Amino acid sequence: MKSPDKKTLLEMFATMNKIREFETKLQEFFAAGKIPGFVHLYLGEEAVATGACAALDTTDSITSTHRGHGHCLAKGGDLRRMMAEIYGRRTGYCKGKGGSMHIADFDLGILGANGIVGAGGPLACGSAFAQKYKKTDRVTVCFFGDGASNQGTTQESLNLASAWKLPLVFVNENNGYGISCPQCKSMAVTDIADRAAAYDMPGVVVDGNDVLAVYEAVTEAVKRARRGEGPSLVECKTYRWRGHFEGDACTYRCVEELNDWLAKDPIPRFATKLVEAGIASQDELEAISVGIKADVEAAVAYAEASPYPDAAELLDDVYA
Ligand SMILES: Cc1ncc(C[n+]2csc(CCOP(=O)(O)OP(=O)(O)O)c2C)c(N)n1
Repeated sequence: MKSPDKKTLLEMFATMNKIREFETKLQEFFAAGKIPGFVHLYLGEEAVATGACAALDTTDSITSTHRGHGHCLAKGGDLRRMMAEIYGRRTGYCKGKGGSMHIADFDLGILGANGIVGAGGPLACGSAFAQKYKKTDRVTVCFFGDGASNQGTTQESLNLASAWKLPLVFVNENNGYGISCPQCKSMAVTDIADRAAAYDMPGVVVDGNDVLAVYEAVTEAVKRARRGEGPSLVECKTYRWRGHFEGDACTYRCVEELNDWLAKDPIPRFATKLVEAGIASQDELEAISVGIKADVEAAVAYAEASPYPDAAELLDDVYA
């Protein structure tokens, strides 16, 4: 495969930094008691959302999970509206009433973060079916975790997507745990990608901390989907640095394991590649990181200056 151009590579670097900085700030402000509700951070998994979304056009769609900030940012989600939503402010994506797990932006093809584990598959099938029915060449990516891979909804979605040759790419983020349960205790297979064979679709395993490996595998799968050849499953092996949610004491895994994965940090790894390939100097990359930090600071200031929703709006936009 032709390697991505310089602009795409630097955009990927910026996106990974954006997710890292956004999540780092949330970690800090959640601990300071400034953020209501549950927050599940994506720290350490930045290469998956970034590589996968870089393989998509704006008109393509994604379904997300409870750990969705990275997916939304990588698909172009607005930093200020995201931060304001997580802060519970009226200027947020859901007017401050949805919080971290309910961010969506249909104009960008972000079909929604989701608190129901395994709910993304059926939504992605619906989205992909709609595009096939309308005869567009648009593709849907379904992000889902290793825990979600055991859900009936996910298996049914894999089956239906393959039977109907839907333009869908299943991107599995295998971070090794479903809350506190390690993968080895919840499934017999080592590679979730092996399950693709049961549905007669390609299944590949990639290093989920290597943004280019993710990009390349998802690009191939997207091409196949656009050609009308149906879905693929791309398993990205990665790790979440934080606990399942902020506040999780994380007693179920050892510090050595975490340290092994911290040493595989996807951002400096990618930076080294970019410098070695002559794409950018260390100073240029540093300037990108500094710019991103300023953007995230501005988003925090915007969120903190925004009003809370009015109590009179409590039942507005309630559909059920
Ligand atoms: C249908 C359903 N069952 C259980 C839960 C509780 N729950 C929330 S997150 C989670 C684990 C998800 O693990 P995984 O899919 O691997 O995603 P990760 O948190 O590792 O990103 C569970 C069981 C839920 N939200 N929805």
